[in-house]
Amino acid sequence: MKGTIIKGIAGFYYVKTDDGRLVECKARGKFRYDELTPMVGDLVEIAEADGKGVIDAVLPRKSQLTRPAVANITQALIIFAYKDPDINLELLNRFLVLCEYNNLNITVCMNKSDLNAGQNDKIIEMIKSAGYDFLSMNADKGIGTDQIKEKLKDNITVLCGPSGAGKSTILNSLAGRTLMETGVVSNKLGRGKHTTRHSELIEVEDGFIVDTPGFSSLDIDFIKREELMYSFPEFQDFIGKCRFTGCIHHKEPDCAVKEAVEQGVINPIRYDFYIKMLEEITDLRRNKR
Ligand SMILES: Nc1nc2c(ncn2[C@@H]2O[C@H](COP(=O)(O)OP(=O)(O)OP(=O)(O)O)[C@@H](O)[C@H]2O)c(=O)[nH]1
Ligand SMILES: [Mg+2]
Ligand SMILES: [Zn+2]
Repeated sequence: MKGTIIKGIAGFYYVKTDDGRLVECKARGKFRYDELTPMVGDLVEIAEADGKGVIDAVLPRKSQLTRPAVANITQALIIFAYKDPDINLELLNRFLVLCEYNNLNITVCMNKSDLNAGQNDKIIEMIKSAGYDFLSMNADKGIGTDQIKEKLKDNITVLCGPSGAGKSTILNSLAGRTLMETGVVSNKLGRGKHTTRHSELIEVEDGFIVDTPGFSSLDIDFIKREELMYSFPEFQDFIGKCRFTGCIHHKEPDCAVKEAVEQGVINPIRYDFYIKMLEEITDLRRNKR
C-alpha cells in the first residue's frame, strides 16, 4: 500500500494511505532506504499487519526543504500582511528567491486587507511585475480563502512568511477548524506562544498544507553567484542577450538585463535587490578565502 507521511513523532510515522486511512508505522533500519531517513512529505510503500504498519520503501523525493523539514513540497504561499507587522521588503524578496530556487509554484498573499490604505501599492506592483500570482485576503473574516483552495489539489503547499502575518489563521480558515494556535507574538522570545516543533501535513481540498513558524531572516547565501539570476523569473527573457557571455548583469557594459531595467520592463526594486544579494554572496566568498 502506498501513502504519504503526514507526521512523525518519537520514532513513529503516521501515513495517510492512498485509500484514505491513517496508519501508524515504524521504520525499518535506515540502511534499507539507501541512506534516506523517512521524513514528513515522503511517499512511502508500507506493509500492514494487525492495524500497524512498517515502511518498506521511501520513493524518490521531488524536493527536500530543511525549514520546514518536509519532502516533496510543490508550492509556496508566501504570506505577508498589509500592516501589523509592516512589510519587510527584503525579507519578501528573500522568500521569493528561496522558493524559486527550490522550484516551487509561488503565490504571494497579502493578508489583513482590512488594514489596507494603499500603503503597499508599490510592493504589490513589484510582485506582479515579476510575474507572481497575487492574492489579497482578510483571513480572520475568511475572505480570500476560496481562491487559495483552488490551488491546493495534488500539491504539498507550504505557508511561509513573517510572524504575525496570519499563516495559522489562514490554515484554520482553510481547514474549517482550529488546528493551529494563532495570536500575538511574544516579542521577548521573538516567537509565537505555541511554537510547533514538528511539521505536520494537514489535508485540505485533496492536497496537503504545512504551516511554519514565522521567520524574521532568511539565508540565501548558499546560492552561487552565477546562478542567482535564475531565481528571478522576470530576468529570464534577457539572459543570454547580453554582450558578454557569462554576464552577471552587474558592472558589465551592454547588458540586456540592465537595459530592461532602464526601459521599465524589469522593476528597479527587484534589480537593486538582485545586486544587493550578489554583492553579499561575493563578499561572503571573499571572506572565506
Ligand atoms: N486585522 C486582521 N488581523 C488578522 C487577520 N488575519 C489574522 N489576523 C490576526 O493576526 C494575528 C497573527 O495571526 P497568526 O495566524 O497567528 O499569524 P502567524 O503568521 O501564524 O504567526 P506565527 O505563527 O508567529 O508565525 C492574530 O491575532 C490574528 O487574529 C486579518 O485578516 N485582519
Ligand atoms: Mg502561526
Ligand atoms: Zn547582463
